[in-house]
Amino acid sequence: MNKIRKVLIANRGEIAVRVLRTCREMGIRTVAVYSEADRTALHTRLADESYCVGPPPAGESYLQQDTILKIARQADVDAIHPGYGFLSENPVFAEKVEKTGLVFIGPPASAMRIMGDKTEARKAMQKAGVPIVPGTAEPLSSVEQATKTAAQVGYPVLLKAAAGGGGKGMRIVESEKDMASSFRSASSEAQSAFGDGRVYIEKYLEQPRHIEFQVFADQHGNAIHLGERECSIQRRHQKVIEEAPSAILDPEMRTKMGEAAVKAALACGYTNAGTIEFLVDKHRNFYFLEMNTRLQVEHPVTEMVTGLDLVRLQLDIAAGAKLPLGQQDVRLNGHALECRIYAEDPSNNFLPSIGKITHLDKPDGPGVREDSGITSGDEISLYYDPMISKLVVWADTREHAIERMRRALSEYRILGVATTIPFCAWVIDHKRFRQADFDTHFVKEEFFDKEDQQLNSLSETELHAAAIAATIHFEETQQKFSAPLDGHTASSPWRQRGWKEKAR
Ligand code: MV4
Repeated sequence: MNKIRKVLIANRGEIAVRVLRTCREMGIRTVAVYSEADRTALHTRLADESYCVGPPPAGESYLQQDTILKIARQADVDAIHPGYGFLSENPVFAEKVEKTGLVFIGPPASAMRIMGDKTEARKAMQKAGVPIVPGTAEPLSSVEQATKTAAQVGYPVLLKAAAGGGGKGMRIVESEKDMASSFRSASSEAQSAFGDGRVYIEKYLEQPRHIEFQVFADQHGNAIHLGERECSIQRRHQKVIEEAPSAILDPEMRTKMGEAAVKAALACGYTNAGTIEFLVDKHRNFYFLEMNTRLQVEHPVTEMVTGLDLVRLQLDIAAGAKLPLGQQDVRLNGHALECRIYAEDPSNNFLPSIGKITHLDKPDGPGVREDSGITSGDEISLYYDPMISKLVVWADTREHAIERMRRALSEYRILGVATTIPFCAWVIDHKRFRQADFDTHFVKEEFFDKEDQQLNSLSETELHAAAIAATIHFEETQQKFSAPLDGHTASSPWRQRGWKEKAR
């Protein structure tokens, strides 16, 4: 056992605050790092000690590996928690941390390397007997080879970057005539995005749901899963709403997918927290997609239904402890939803919205948890990810969780910047969301091109009109949730600053 007494959190915003909180509960001292833009940020203030890592751009601060390691040594910490994003899935950094004699709170670099290369990951899964989407596990060396493979797999196929993930370097190929140009453009996009132009082929699944399993493995060969999260509600690969459990899984399918997820983790020598992403087709077949080798943004919904603190589990496992529970001890209770709140303007094509948060009323009350790194007076800049908060609710059933989320969203007032709160409310109110009748195309189909199913066929004006419709819907439905002050909805944040004002 490596006793962990002091931890450096190499991150900012809500996740830095989240990790700090568990450290404090465990009696572990905390060290924050902050950029010049985050001098007065919540994570900077909550930590026992805080050190400046550099100027506002992340490349000059939160991504400065050697500066962070120097601070870690100076502050005499035992371990580094990377959060998500930034250095969290960088095997070079994980190795440097260990070489410095510190504990990296995450998986070994070797597991990150396997899962970071999608073709290596597919080979490992094939070998372990985890179902993968039909296609190749080797990068394609030529257009001819791509054409031959696609004919075997059957069109439509998807060309994906070996170094990819998150949608970059992907091309749907509908028929053989498009293969040559798609192969070249996917490869050159991958080359410029990742410095690695290798691409491979998968059968294109038409209407998949994204369902991922939380796994944990200790350093003694034990691994468990903590059930699934459904993350199909996303906009351009940016998740909007997540939930646990998925409305379409039954206990039998959960057991099967969970066993596959545990096998996947063990196959790459994994330890600590990880997520196995699956695509599920309309016949309920499931396929391994990729593994995320970090604690994820949406981990709170798993915490709500399992009653576990995932950051505490991470810290204990990193210190060398055995998993404190076996698979038979994992109980899923009730239903949790998470809305991600972005400082983006839904009525202006989700343009990042910057400025000072002039007023902040956070939702609260039964079953509500708000994980955020912001306080009133904070300046939202363009330097970092626009996600400013996560609103999480728990209730006994999915229906009650939906009602609770709607209530919590109606209490949430963020003034000074535009946010995606009304967009979340629009999704929550949607009949298809309520019926759990959706797939990964939900937002594109229902928000952007309801009238015309052609992908991206709407003009800027039409997109704008759709977004305004959603905002008006929010404003109208808000009435039944907020007590009338003077006979109309005087308390709607959209009265004070909304799409009308954005026209300036
Ligand atoms: C797919 C797919 C359909 N078929 N692979 C998107 C990001 C990257 N992580 C993998 N992605 C997809 N891979 C096959 N063979 C559809 C997607 C996809 C998607 C996946 C999960 C969540 C949202 C998505 C949105 C669009 C496309």
